[in-house]
Amino acid sequence: MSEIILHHCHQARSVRSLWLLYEMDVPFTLVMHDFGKELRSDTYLAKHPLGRVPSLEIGNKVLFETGAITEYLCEKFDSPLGRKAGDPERMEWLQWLHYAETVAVHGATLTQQHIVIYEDKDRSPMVMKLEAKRLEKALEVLDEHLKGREFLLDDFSAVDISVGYSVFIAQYFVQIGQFASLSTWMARLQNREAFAKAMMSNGRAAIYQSKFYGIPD
Ligand SMILES: N[C@@H](CCC(=O)N[C@@H](CS)C(=O)NCC(=O)O)C(=O)O
Repeated sequence: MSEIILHHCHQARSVRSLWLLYEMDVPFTLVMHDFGKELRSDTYLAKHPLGRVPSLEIGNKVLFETGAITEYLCEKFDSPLGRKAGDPERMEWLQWLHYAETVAVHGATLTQQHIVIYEDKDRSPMVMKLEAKRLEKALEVLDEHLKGREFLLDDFSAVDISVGYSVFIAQYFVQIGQFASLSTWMARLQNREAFAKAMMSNGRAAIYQSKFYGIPD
């Protein structure tokens, strides 16, 4: 086992940490879990008190929250994907790092409505509609920012990974083709080898079984 152990579920937010680790090309051990009950085992709850992914074991400590993991890994490995305090792009780097969660929470609510809740009678078309609209607005902001740019900052950085994962999931609920700059940026990210590696299922079930989840009539 390496000094770093990443706990991950296929297609979950832990993709961010996995993708980052692959981009940084540092040694680590990947532990994959099924999305569901396995995360509520006593063994796993000792790593993450809510039974969520990711969690990152480093020596005898465990770190959770993707934003914290991104900052920690960039600092630990002095990675050019991070922006240190004092860097002219530090403020924007932090802003997009956290904006990634603003986008992701809409995706998470929509995932709950469309996938986690099994029965139609328990779903709320109103919540689905509202959340899809709010997600679309959040994507519009990214599209505006990306006009004439290749990446969120001047070069590819860890925040493209953080936000990129959120936008990848958003595509299950909002047609991103309506946003030209965002779509080009997303395609650019999806072409990266590290992205493809981080999206491998390794035989685990996909959370998203359909290509698109629209709002029911
Ligand atoms: N803000 C946290 C969110 C972590 C999170 O909610 N992860 C989801 C996967 S996308 C999870 O593990 N859900 C399992 C569950 O709620 O049972 C982060 O960025 O790490």
